This record gives sequence, C-alpha cells and structure tokens, in this order.
Amino acid sequence: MAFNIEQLRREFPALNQQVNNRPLIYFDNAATTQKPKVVIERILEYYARENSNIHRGAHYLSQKATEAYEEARSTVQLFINAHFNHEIIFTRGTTEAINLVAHSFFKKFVKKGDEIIISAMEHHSNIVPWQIACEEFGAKLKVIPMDDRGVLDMKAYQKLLTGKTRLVAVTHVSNALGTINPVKEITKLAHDNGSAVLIDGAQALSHMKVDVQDLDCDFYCFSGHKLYGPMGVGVLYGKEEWLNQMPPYQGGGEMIKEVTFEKTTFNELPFKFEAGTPNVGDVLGMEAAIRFISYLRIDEIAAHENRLLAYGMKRLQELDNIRFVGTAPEKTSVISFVFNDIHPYDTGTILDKMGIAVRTGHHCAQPVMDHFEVPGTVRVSFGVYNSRAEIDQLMEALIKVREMFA
Ligand code: C6P
Repeated sequence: MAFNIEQLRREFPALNQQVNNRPLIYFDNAATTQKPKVVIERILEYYARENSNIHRGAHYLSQKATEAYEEARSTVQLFINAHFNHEIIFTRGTTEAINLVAHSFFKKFVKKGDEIIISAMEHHSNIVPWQIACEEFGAKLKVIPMDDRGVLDMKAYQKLLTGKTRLVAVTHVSNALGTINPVKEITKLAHDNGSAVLIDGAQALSHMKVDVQDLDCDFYCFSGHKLYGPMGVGVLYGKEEWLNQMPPYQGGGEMIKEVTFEKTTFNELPFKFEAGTPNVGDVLGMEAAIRFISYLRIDEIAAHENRLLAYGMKRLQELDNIRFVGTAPEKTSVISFVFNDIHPYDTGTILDKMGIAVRTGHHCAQPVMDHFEVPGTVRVSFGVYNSRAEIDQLMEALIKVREMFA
C-alpha cells in the first residue's frame, strides 16, 4: 500500500509553510524529523491537564502522570521487543545513553589494557564518550575499517576481537552514509568472543523494525526527535543482567532507596539510572510518536523510503560532476554527495534559497569525511512524508546550482 502523502503531510504543521517564498521541502530528516499533530497535542495535553512530578506525590495528578510515564515505558518495551520494561531507561537522547554506558560499564567492567571496538563510520557521539573513558581507565580504542562504498570490513572486525575486548559499539545505520550495518552478525561474533555490544540506533528506528531480543545486543540507544517525537528525550535499552551490575550514572532524586550521610543505597531498575525529575512531557510525546509510527506500520514506511531512495539515486546520477559518498548495497534513506567543482556549503545555501532543506558539512562524523577525503557532503535524508515530486524539484534546483557554477 502506498501512503496518501498529501493527507499524511497535513498531519505535520511544520511542512505546510513557505521558506524563501517557496513551499518547504524538508530533506533533513536524519538531523531531526518534523512532528505530527498527535505528538504536539500530546505534549500540550500533558502540560495543560496532567503536569505533575512523578513517583512522589500521593495526589491525583501525580498518580496520573506517573501511570502515563510508566505506560510509555511499556510502549517503548513493546516497540523494540525488550524482555522487561525495566530494561528501558529514559535519557535525554542517544548521546546521553551512550555516555551512560561508557561511564557505568567502564567503571564496573573495564580495566587497564582492555579494549573497546567501534567502527570507522561512527557519529562523534559514539566515538568521544569511548575516547574519554578509555583515557580515564587506560583502555584502548580499536576501529573496524570500511571500504570505499561505506561497508564495514567484517574480516578485519573478526581479527580485532581479542580476549581483551570488553565491548563493541557500532551504529546500526550510518548518519553520513546511510549504510545499514549487519549488527546481528556483529553481535553474534562479539558474544562468541565474550564481549558485550552496544548499538547506536539513532538513525535506524524510524526506518526499520528493531527487535532487541532478536539482535541479542546488550545495549541499544536512540533519540525521540529522530522518530517524529520531541527533542530532549531518548532511550537506553540495556539487558537486565548488565544494568543490574552497573553503578549509577548520576546521583540525585529517584535513583536512591535510602540516604544517610554515611551511605546511600540505590533504587532498583529502571530508577537507578533516572536521577532527578524526568522529562515526563517529552516521554509522553515520544510515546505518541511511537504509536504514530506503529499505526503507519514500520514496514510500509521502510518500503516507501526505499522507493524514494532508489528514485533519488537514479535521478541524481543524471547530474554532471557528482560523486556519491556512501554506496553500500544495504542502505537506507540517505543520499550523501558532493559536486567535484562546488563546495557542499554553497550547494546547501542555494538549495535553501529555493526552499529546500538539506544538511551540509561533516554531519558530526569527521572520520567518515577524512576517509572519503571530502570537507563535507550534501546530505539529502528522507522521511515518511517525502515524495517523488519533491525529488523532482530537488533535481531542478540542483540543475540550477550546476548552471550557476558553470
Ligand atoms: N545525528 C545528524 O544530523 P542525539 O543528538 O543525541 O539525538 O543523537 C546523536 C547521534 C548519534 N548517533 C547517530 C548515528 C546520529 O546520527 C546522531 C545524531 C544528527 O546526523 C545530528 S548531528
């Protein structure tokens, strides 16, 4: 079934506006997606009628907000098929989720001389926390190389795994290239080696079905704002057996059982990792986004976006002097490119003048840019509301860009 795009677009107020006197074409979905009315209204409803601190008050509003918040946890659990709902920790986003693991996992399980493996296509959020932790604990960071299509070298990966490898942290989908990594296989190989696995799912969840039990990963991280939900909220999924053993990340309210000046005992999961007043309104907004995606059906979304990707690649190939960065056979929703004779920033600026939003630059993945020896790329990234007609308009605009620089 193809979506009724016009009808769907009416659900997204931000899409129905003019930018630089042109109807907005929004192709920056990998940075953040636009929000449907159900998400905006859910947040409004919370602040209008349910706002209260949770897990603390005996009064009606507090109980109502607490129930809604805990129900959202179960919605996330079902969405990614976690075994228990206390394996779902609400965070500020993917970045915080990765930092939490880098901090707490290291403290408990990593010692001097141990090794952590990441890949050559990681976002800075899945590089820097490991670098900081490795430096602090005297561990070593190793990197799985990729080829010139943006495909990980699995043979090299197997060679990197040693008796010292404590954890492998890889992205499910590359934000700069669109590559879908074989994370199930990566996990299996790591587990056979006795190493834990963290998957950065920031770019995956809005494009494909994710089942954490099937993947068997130990940690999975994502952000609400990349799946049609609000900013400032995300999820760390962690297997119970790891989370139970890991020390808290931050101290404060809600994560304690008992505090005296001599000693504090910590609360159980998931509260041990949710210090302070949580972002209840945005958790509920994220839940509404997950319901929205589930209603549209993730396999339908994926099919629609894959058609757009194939069509977009076919059309853009018609352009002169274009070089695609990221041509893996398994990829989703991202077309990254450069014109050999035009700086990406210039292309992006002219597209913006024509009402077309793309991202240009290194996409917080500088090592990827170094690998491909480009200063940055122009990134067109699709969401569920994009259409072939918009790709045709992008083509017309890119032809104009080329004419201007001819
Ligand atoms: N990538 C992009 O334009 P946060 O900021 O915590 O929600 O997500 C960080 C992050 C982590 N991993 C991957 C693979 C990502 O793509 C991102 C965010 C955005 O590509 C903003 S830089």
